Amino acid sequence: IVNPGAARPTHPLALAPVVSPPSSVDGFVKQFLTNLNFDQGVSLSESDANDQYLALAGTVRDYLMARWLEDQARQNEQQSKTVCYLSAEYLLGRQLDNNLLAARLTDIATDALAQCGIDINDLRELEVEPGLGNGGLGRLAACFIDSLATMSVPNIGYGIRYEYGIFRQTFVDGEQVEQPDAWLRMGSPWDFPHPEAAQTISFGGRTETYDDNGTERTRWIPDWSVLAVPYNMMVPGYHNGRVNTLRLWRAVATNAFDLRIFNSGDYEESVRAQTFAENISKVLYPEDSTPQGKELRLQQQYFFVSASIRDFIDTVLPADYDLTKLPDRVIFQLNDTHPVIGVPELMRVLIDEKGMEWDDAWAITQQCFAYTCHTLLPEALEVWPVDLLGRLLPRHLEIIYRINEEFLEEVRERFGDDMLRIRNMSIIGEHPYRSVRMAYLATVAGAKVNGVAELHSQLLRDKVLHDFAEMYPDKFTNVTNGITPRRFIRLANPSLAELITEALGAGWTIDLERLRGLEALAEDPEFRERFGAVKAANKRRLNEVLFQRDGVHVDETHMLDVMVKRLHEYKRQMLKVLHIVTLYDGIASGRVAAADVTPRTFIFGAKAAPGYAMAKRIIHLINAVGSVVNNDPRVEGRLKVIFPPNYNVTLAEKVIPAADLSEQISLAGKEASGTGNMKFALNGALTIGTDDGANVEIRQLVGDDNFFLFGMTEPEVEVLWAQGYTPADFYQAHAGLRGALDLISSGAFSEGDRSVFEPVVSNLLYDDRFMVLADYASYIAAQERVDAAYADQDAWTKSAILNVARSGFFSSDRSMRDYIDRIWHTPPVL
Ligand code: B1N
Repeated sequence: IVNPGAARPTHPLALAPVVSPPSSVDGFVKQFLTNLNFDQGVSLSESDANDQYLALAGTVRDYLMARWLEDQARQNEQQSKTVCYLSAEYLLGRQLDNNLLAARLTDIATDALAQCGIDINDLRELEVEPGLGNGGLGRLAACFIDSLATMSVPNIGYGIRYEYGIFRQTFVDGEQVEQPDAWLRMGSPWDFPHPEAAQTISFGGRTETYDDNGTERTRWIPDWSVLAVPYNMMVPGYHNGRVNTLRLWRAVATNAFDLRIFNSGDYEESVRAQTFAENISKVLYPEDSTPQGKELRLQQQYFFVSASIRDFIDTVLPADYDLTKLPDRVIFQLNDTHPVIGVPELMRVLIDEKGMEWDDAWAITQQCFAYTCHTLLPEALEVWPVDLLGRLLPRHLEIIYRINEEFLEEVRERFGDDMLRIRNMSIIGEHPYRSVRMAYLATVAGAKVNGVAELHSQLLRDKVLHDFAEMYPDKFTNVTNGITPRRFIRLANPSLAELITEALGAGWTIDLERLRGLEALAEDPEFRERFGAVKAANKRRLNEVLFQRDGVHVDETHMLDVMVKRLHEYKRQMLKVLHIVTLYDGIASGRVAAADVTPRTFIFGAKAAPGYAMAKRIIHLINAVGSVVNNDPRVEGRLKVIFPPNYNVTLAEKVIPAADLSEQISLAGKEASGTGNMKFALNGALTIGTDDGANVEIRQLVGDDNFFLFGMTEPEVEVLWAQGYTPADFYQAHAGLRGALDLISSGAFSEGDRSVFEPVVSNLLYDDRFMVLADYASYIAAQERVDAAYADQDAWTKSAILNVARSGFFSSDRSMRDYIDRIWHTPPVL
């Protein structure tokens, strides 16, 4: 880049790995001490734990580095097709353990540090997880890049290096208070800045046409720009010596930008300008499922997508690459609508910068993108007001208009002059204000459109994108989500992993269908006992973690009933609350003897979007119910509610393996897939769930006897809505429900103040968009079946084993195979 004509520097030793692999404990010690001295600048005896953590991370990194460089060279040489995953979120979780596992260094590192007098476990705890995502969508991206590396498929994950990730949640008097997540404060040993590969990203201004040797062309004259500086992270494959790249962009003010203002003599203004530019990658929007149409968010989206597309074209591909062949080298996978502005951006680059004709550029663009939709909620389908988009990206708006014109022409040809259809399908919506419908743009531009579970993909075809599915039936496909067994079994549940390996041999970690082999062992009493012992040990481990963290205890003898996920009304944490309050009401009113209640500990984990008032009230209510139930002597400790603050990947890894019961209770037709549901099943929890998202497939696989199904089906939900849903009728009809809602209304959980939770109760009685009351009776009945089943511990354990044995389908390796076969056509590079 610096000197393109010059011969590249070389040296005979340059062929060897940069650092010879520390395959021995001594080698590891040596490298660790070197890093401690030369990177941290301290001696072993003077070092503190953070120095040691950074030196340890550096040692793992050094080992992976040679593999990383080899892989980049191999992929260039073989001109392989690369999956460019475009995602505004990556919820990675801690890196150290994952990288040790991938590189087979866990034991060596543990011994090496022990020789230095250091307990590696103490260092593990120092790592602040990069929380660069909100929930399932961001975690899915992290699982996918893990699987691609493990399968030796060339992949670059592109995203944003937010300076502040998802907020740290604390509770003050039971209410959520958000704290900034300064994850970079102690240094970040896992990423490498590459300022030399920065891209300039422009915004604003206007367009003009000009004469280019007789052809009229358009150019964009932007009025401000920022630098996008890439930070590369390693994505190591599991035990295969491969390392892919996650490239996250950070916004930095450009010199030109500063200088202009600086030269005008306004120093303060030039510093302000810098802050303005750098704001773009400052903070992750903490909204899951319901994005607010904020200008800064559109800036973020364009910032990272433009940088990524141009990075791939200008620096990953060879300089003389024939761009008409672009689809042979790349597929840009759009993780929801957040990166969809990449469609007009690629068009602009090909036409305005590379001089291509519209039709050629469009044909290429349509082969280079594919779109994954992750939602069914209408309010979650991103739209950008035309005013805003036109002000920020005037050239892109022109391109979108032309795409739409040609698309609507096609619609007319195919379906005739059907006004309503054309309005409905237009990429530009007119009501309530003119806006660009990003999901429609993605659908028109994408080679493929997929949903994330069978039911979801079906509902996309039948409802959300019905007209488009009619027009392009072959575009639509399904890829059911998955989770990586490396992080969510091997790292999170080492005891279970060991038991499985003992039973089935190694190999299941990358071939999860092999878990089927456990089915036969479900009949073996000795295996069941060992499986039960693993669950008990995981509960003790969780108890230690939660006691350390929050000073609370988990009783090993209790059923652990867990609901962890973002707080959203459609996910229906309220239904869970009503169950708890119903049980409590039974005891408190004397109708039920405490001794007759199955001992249960309810664990919640959930962050609410800071602006989502109802979600925050529900958090408050959960905490309030907890403090009453946990302290009422009449309960005799048989019910306990625990709500550890700041649920994140690190905590998930401890909570999920300890769970007995997995709560997946969304209103049917609302949860696109869910992935927590898969993590629980694979760790031997039984699911209580509705027929929604991937629950449908989980139940089909594990069998009805090993799953507690309740609630309306999606078609039943439709019927009830169409009839006119009156939640108060359900209140009238069920004494238990009445009791629970009345108890909340009475102020029993708010020191007699009836106003505190009044909005929650009113919302359920008079609105209840997610039909909590309609499913209440069915849910309570299912919970009674759970109690009955749990009474037979041996049978329960058998079911738990069958859940593990039959959930191999939910490996993200399988998801990746499906994407490769149905969408990407990117063979592994061996
Ligand atoms: O994506 C997950 C699914 O398993 C979940 O069912 C689904 O709810 C989740 C805007 C989203 N859909 N949409 C989002 C996240 C952030 C944001 O700003 C929308 N997340 C999902 C993986 O497929």
